[in-house]
Amino acid sequence: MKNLALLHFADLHVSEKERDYSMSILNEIINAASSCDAIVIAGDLFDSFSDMSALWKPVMGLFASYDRPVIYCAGNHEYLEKGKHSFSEFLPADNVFFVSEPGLSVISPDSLDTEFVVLPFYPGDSSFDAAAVPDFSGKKRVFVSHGTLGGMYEFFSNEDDFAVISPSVLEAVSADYAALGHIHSAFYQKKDGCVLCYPGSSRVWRKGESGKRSCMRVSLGTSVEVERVFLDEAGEWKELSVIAGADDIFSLADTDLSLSDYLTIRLDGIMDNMQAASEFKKKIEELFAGRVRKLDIDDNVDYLSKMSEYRIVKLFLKKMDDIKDKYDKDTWNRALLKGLLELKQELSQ
Ligand SMILES: [Mn+2]
Repeated sequence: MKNLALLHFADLHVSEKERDYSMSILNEIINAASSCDAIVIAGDLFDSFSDMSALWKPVMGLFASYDRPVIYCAGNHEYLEKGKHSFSEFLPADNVFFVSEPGLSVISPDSLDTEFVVLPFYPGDSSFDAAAVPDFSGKKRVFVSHGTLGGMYEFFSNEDDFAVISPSVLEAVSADYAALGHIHSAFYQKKDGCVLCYPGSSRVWRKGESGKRSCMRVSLGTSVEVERVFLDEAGEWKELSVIAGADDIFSLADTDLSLSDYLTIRLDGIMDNMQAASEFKKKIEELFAGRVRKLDIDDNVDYLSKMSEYRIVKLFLKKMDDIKDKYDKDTWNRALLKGLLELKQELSQ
């Protein structure tokens, strides 16, 4: 029996707001799947029901160009802004199996010697009918679902997570591979003969999602092999710590960045007034303009009138500058900030 190769991804969150970005990643994923027999999407392909309405056609157009099966399981984001609308409003491409019906569905594409047991997200209800689990057919079995696996991975997710997959489903389905989605960091683990896998979000969806984004190339044979495929188009989320007024912003220009990156500048420090701060922020914006996909400044700047004119402040900055090369940037930044905060307290008394 020939090995089956799957391209598994989740949490792409295609949105109108970031249309070019999300569609370019989808393109990259479909190209990466050219060596595979099928694509499996474990939910949150779209960021919301409205995004699904707006971009269904171009997304289906891309999938239609992939002449092999695409198994698409609904996630919680497909339900956002859904209102009284229905998923039946969408007509999938011929090769796309879109599963949104609550409970277990079994998809067995003719071209594959594999069956997909799919449990989509359904609001307020993660129950399933054990009788719906198909009898063992001799085919390889892939479980597809969107949620946090209960009892095992809750610590990866928010406390108020309402998308939970019961571990008993996994036990009942007894799959070779569990293609999961919802948790935005990537990991996989073998448990009771099944390889459980979250590929992580395939784009940077929000700040804090650091590290390269990926999808998974899965080979199902006598054993299950999982390989992470990194997505260049997704870029990365990066954070830089800057002390306003004290840091040499031009040294920041050396930061290793790609055009797809999302950069957050954490701005600390004490400035004389709001105008000085906004001028400093403007310089940062100019420095990174056209170098990243998205830039935001996390502004934690504090103020003290004429702070920069005090002799002791000037002395402190000079001393700090003299020892700059002896320390790593983070340590130096922390020491600088601590000193400035203490000076501010002294001076404002
Ligand atoms: Mn989700």
